[in-house]
Amino acid sequence: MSKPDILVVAKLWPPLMEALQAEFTVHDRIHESDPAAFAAIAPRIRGIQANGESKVPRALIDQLPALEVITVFGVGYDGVDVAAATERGIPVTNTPDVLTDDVADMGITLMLSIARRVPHADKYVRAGLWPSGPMPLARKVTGARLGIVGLGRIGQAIGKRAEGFGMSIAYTTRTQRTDTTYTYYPSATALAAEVDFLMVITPGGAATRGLINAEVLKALGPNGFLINVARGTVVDQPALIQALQNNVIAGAALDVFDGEPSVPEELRVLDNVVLTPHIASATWQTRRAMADLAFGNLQAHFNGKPLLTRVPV
Ligand code: NAP
Ligand code: 8YV
Repeated sequence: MSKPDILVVAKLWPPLMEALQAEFTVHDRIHESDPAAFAAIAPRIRGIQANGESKVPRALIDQLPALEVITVFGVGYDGVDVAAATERGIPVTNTPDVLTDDVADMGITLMLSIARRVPHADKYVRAGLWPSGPMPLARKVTGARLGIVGLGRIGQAIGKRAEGFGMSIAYTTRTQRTDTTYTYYPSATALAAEVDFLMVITPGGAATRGLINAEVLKALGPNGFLINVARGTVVDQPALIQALQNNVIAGAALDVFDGEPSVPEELRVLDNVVLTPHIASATWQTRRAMADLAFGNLQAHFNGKPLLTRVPV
């Protein structure tokens, strides 16, 4: 029997690509590189393999009459038009849980990095500045107040880690949780006004676009730090740049950016930021687990078995 044809819409981690190539006929980003060739094979495509940053819009889904499944290598699926897929009865899968620890670790790492100015200190030593005097003092983290925007799988894992630092923890979500003792605030602005560190870990997409806006940053205030490990779109990036330039907030540590991998020059030249290139889940161990889960979902579908991790509809 011939192998099912699948369209890969992202530059994938090579071990996942190799696994896919062994089991499927893989068309790697052909819709972008060779539209004429894509038009010829589009009627045969039965699966799409995406990642957390991929775009799978309605216009692409509409071009694929035989499409049966969309699999995301990542927990966030804000780039996939789930409504368009659902209208056609096409399930979407993602990779929850297996990356929770890494992303939570990275959220804490970024909080410590900006508070204690670890990248700045590293540069200070390398530049030979130590003999000329000590660095300016930093901000203590233990015992400080943490606000978490989005208390889902990763938000809760961040909270657990922050408890180890003796932090007082508060959060905001659209629906107040009944399974936590953390203090609830009904909005990001109300939360920001009460904390020293504001950690953003919601999904991306239209519903959260610009959730962290100028008003939230003003509430966070000149001693407050913003950490974003969610999606760049959740923060109003021009408002953040203005707030950082004018000391409206003390600093920001960002793993994700609106328009990434391009990062605005205005952000890159600032001293009160720590910037990382969307690496929160990027360890060998977690990428292996994500690849196994993404591949497992495709295999399950084409073997007529239940999907392992279908996104809610
Ligand atoms: P999850 O378990 O679904 O949690 C999402 C949380 O966000 C829930 O508590 C949800 O509560 C809350 N939320 C949703 N919309 C909100 C809004 N408008 N205002 C406030 N809270 C809101 O998801 P997860 O597994 O923790 O992952 C969260 C996100 O992290 C992913 O979707 C992805 O975008 C991001 N992520 C980034 C990386 C990276 O590499 N940087 C890696 C993995 C994940 P309510 O529904 O009650 O509002
Ligand atoms: C990955 C992510 O960077 O899971 C997510 O939502 O953003 C990250 O884990 C991504 O999916 C791999 O490209």
